[in-house]
Amino acid sequence: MSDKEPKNKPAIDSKEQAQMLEKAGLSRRGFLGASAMTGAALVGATALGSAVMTRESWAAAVKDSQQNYHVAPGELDDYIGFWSGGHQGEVRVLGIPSMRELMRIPVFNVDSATGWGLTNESRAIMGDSAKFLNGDCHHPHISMVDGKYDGKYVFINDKANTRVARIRLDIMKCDKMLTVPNCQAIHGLRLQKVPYTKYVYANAEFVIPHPNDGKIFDLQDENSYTMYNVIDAETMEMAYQIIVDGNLDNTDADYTGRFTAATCYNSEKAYDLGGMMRNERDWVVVFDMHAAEKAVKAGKFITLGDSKVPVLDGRKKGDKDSEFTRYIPVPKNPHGLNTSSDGKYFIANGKLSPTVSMIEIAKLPDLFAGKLKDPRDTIVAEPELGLGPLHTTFDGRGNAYTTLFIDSQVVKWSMADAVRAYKGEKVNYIKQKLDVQYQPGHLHASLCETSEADGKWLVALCKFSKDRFLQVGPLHPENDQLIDISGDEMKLVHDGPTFAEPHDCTMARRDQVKTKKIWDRNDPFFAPTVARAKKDGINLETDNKVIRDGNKVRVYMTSMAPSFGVQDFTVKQGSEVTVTITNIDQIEDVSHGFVMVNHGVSMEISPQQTSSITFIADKPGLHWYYCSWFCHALHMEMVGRMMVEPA
Ligand code: RUQ
Ligand code: CUA
Ligand code: CA
Repeated sequence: MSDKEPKNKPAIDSKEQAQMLEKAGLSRRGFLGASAMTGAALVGATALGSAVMTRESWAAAVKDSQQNYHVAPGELDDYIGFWSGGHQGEVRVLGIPSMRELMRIPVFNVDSATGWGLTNESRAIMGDSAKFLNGDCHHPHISMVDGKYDGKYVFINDKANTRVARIRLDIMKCDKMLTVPNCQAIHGLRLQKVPYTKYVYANAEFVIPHPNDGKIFDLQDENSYTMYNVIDAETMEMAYQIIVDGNLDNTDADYTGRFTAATCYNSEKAYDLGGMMRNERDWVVVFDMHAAEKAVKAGKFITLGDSKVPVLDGRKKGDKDSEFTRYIPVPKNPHGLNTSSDGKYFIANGKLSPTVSMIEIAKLPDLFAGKLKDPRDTIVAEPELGLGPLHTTFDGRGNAYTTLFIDSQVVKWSMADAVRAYKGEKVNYIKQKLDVQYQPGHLHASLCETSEADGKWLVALCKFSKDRFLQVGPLHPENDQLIDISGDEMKLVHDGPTFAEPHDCTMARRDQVKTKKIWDRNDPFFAPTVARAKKDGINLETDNKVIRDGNKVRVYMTSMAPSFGVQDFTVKQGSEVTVTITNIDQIEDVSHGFVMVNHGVSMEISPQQTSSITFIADKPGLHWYYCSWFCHALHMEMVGRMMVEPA
């Protein structure tokens, strides 16, 4: 035990940030200018200081819930989580509550172990975008039926190269990737919850000129805008796009299947910090997806450039709203947008305002029907929670949990009490503030984005770990903290260091995700390779053959521990060589690999899988290839030779 001071100071000086915010016209108590804050709400927020956690009370809390979260060796976790790997470009699979990392699924990155980005199968899935070696994923979400996880897919965005990808959960591999046209930087991503995930909703964050051909650079130009993107979840093709005012940050869908909402922090369409903070309020844009679909069917769309994707105009024209969008002003540079698991509210997290705005979804039909005087009549509470609210999650018991980035806290609050306070009642809607280490962004409670939110576990994804771990140089890990929320009080039970950068995570009950133990020989993942082999007259499960086709050489082999079906082959220098391997092992967990030394060639071949990789044999001489996954006592002996004759 350390006798040092408890080190639960925020990584960033919150005083400094508060001063900066004050300069922007904001302060913890002073934010009254634009939002209709009641006196009672203020009492609620200021009467309660944060319960500072010392190392001792932390240790006691851990002991207390150790029973709960300790997963003994050999035992299985209750929940399976999907973590965004941020600008590492991958998705990680974790068990909860152990927080053990179970698997990595490469998506927008190149992965040396599995050969993602190197194999023909993965490059075919990545399409044209296989030329990019980087990605930046933020928001993994699991497909649903009737507002509950169906365990079929995880969808995830790539902000860096404007892509959306899909992961098949039965094999935990990415099977589709789409580059969203006419936009830059897909950020917020959510799925249709009801009746099922027919559509993926994806926010393009940045305003760009259209056409973006170097003739317009003015963001205020009416041809400068960004778009809300609707993607068919099954085909992973664009369904349509909706032009919006301002920009787009995060999004979520409701539980009726009709509405979605997205935050906009740059209603100013500014290009710099000062400009983006100018307005006291930006907005939430609400989409009526039924009306939008109707407009597409009625042909009320345009297309842009070579793109055939239908584009609807959802901007306000003077005072006139489109049929499918409404803009609800909320303070200030809002960030997260979360649908409460009871289906009642869209909650916009204020970021530069200490408040969150609760939009009652039941009021939205009236808003679209023109029955409300003011779009803000849909707001039923705007509780003041603390500095820097970024995201909110739910326990299914009427409580919401919001991250306070600047305060380095998670605040637990009652939604019903916040609504009562907004009406003027004197109630304290804040139930607890828990220090986290440090500066949390997203947080996620078990099953919170489904109607089955069960209030067991909450993960706070802290952007800074500062002094929580052994030092590892100037670059620090982030800290994913596990919090037990099953009782009346939140209890921090685990620190989980992670590499850059899990923006967001999602978790399902372990019974909701069913995976294959070995590959199915008919799997569509490698179907194009099987078709090519067939053309070459090859039976992949039995044949070990070299096909010569001009300067193209196709080597087909099986693998079975501990040997490759082809132990050597000879090619001419300059040949384009494609090695296709079928792992005919039937035993679960016996994966092989194929590495051609000094050729940048590496791939995984799991039981009953076919994988292929293409490279140029540009160096004469003898080149060893070997199996890279330790598969057998004679794994080291699982080798072969490529003989390259000089041209
Ligand atoms: S965003 S820290 Cu990329 Cu999800 Cu909020
Ligand atoms: Cu096969 Cu190692
Ligand atoms: Ca703004």
